[in-house]
Amino acid sequence: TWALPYKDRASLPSTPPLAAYLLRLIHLKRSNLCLSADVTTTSELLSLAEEVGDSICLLKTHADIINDFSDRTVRELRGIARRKRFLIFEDRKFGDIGSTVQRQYTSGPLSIAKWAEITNAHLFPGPLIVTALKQAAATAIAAYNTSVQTDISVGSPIEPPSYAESSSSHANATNHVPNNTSSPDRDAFAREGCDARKHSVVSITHTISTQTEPMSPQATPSFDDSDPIPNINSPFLRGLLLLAEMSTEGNFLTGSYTSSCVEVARQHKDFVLGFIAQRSLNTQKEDNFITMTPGVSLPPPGQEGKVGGDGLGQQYNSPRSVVLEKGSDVVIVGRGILNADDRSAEAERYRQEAWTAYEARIGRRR
Ligand code: UP6
Repeated sequence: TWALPYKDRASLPSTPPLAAYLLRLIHLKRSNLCLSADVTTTSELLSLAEEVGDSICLLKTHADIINDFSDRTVRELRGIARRKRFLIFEDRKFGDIGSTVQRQYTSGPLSIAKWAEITNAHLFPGPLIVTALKQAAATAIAAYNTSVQTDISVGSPIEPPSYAESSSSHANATNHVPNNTSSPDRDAFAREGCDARKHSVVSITHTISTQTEPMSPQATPSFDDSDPIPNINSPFLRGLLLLAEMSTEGNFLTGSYTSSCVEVARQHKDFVLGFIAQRSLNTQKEDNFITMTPGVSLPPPGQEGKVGGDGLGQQYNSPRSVVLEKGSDVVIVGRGILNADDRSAEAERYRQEAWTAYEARIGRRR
């Protein structure tokens, strides 16, 4: 499937809703770039999200390195994600026994399940780590569904992509006036945070109760180009990436360990949307996992060559080699963008590189 356009992969009947949503968002935003927002304060995180948000499909966090992480961090970040249309991926790299990871995922100061659509886990504790996180995600989804009926605030749903279809350049695509898919209630929630839900609950409850299916990982958002995704299809979804390979020198995530990740993912397709890996691991006809690749960097603008590593084990490849040669779907870039003087322009340069490589991959352009 990796040679198929993102849009076509989104519409395959077996594609689970969150994967379909992300593939669709990538297609609409013309961005297969994930920013790794490795910063240590809320204000840096929020400014970065503002600066780079238009160029990314996904923003990856390490919430545990943010000194002043709080409800405000989450509320404001979700507001920006909603406005700029990107999903949030907390790079937690879970790796403990099932009952512990459930608590780490849903409780404590980070309460990741409440605000990050995507998180990731190592498989070294054994396959039940996936079952444990899936159960915890289901609980979070149930809590969300209850909260909107009973006015207890929990998290927020993912927001629908609303960019108009465009075969023109990215600049043109983002200049389109977004289709009118927002509701005042949701805007208020994004602006004012959880408190706003108290005022908007009646309307949100109405929206949900008009659904034909309950909100669950099985609920399929509709993706019809001619009909922008309505609010009714903005579900609260959660998904997992398995760390099948790492970017670092001498790491042990190789061979049969990597293959086991793929086998386990195939058994949990409703929750595992893909992998952190250095190449596509889709080998069977029906595999449609999303591969996200960290360890991506470009030489500074105008310079040639390859960026090696960081002296602490990190190894870098170019977006072109990762997407075109290795078949990865999303490039994850941290310091390559964070250290630039103009982070917005640099993110756009990475987006273009990764998107051009994708177009070459699917045979649109060479
Ligand atoms: N990351 C890797 N390699 C992996 C898995 N995760 O680099 O195999 C994460 C790091 C960091 C980001 O935790 O947040 O991706 C890469 O940042 P960089 O682009 O600044 O090197």
